[in-house]
Amino acid sequence: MTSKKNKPQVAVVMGSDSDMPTMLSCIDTLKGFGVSLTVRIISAHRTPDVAADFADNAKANGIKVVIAAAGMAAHLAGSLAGRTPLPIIGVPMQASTGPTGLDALYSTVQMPPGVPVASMAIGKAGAKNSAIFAVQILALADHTLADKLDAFRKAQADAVIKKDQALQAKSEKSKA
Ligand code: AIR
Repeated sequence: MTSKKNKPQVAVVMGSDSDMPTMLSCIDTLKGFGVSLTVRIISAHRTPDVAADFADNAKANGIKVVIAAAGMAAHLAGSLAGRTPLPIIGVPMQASTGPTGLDALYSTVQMPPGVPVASMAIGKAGAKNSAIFAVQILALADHTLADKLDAFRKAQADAVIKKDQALQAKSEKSKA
């Protein structure tokens, strides 16, 4: 699945279609920033040849950042990182069985020195942050995206301030 007609800048890769519900927040966030993306289901264990082929050609295909999500023994991000110089953002998925995503977190984050993966948090928070982190990388060379990022941060802060103001007003009212 590739969004927009222009060449995808970000590849969102996940180990299984069962990761899709969690990764939708990543995909939606990237789309919200207007980033062109491609979404793939590639398993480091079930389709290792496809994973290798993807990693070997990602840079030549114009991809700038790869987001790799997997659960359980989550070797997708690490195995891609070993084959491409592109920055890899790993998102540990919480599988339906096992130690609540800690398996995937350790598998993603504990890379040997020399082959880094930028690991996000487990699950939905990590999925959303992976998109924002990818945008932050792209924004270094894209002023329009940098402006969108500033606007996003401001809107986020404003929303929290508004909630706090509502809370303060409510507690003042209950004191009266
Ligand atoms: N997975 C798939 N191939 C290798 C790994 N580590 C992960 C998927 C998913 C979990 O295994 O990323 O989070 C369970 O996959 P499934 O397809 O059985 O639901």
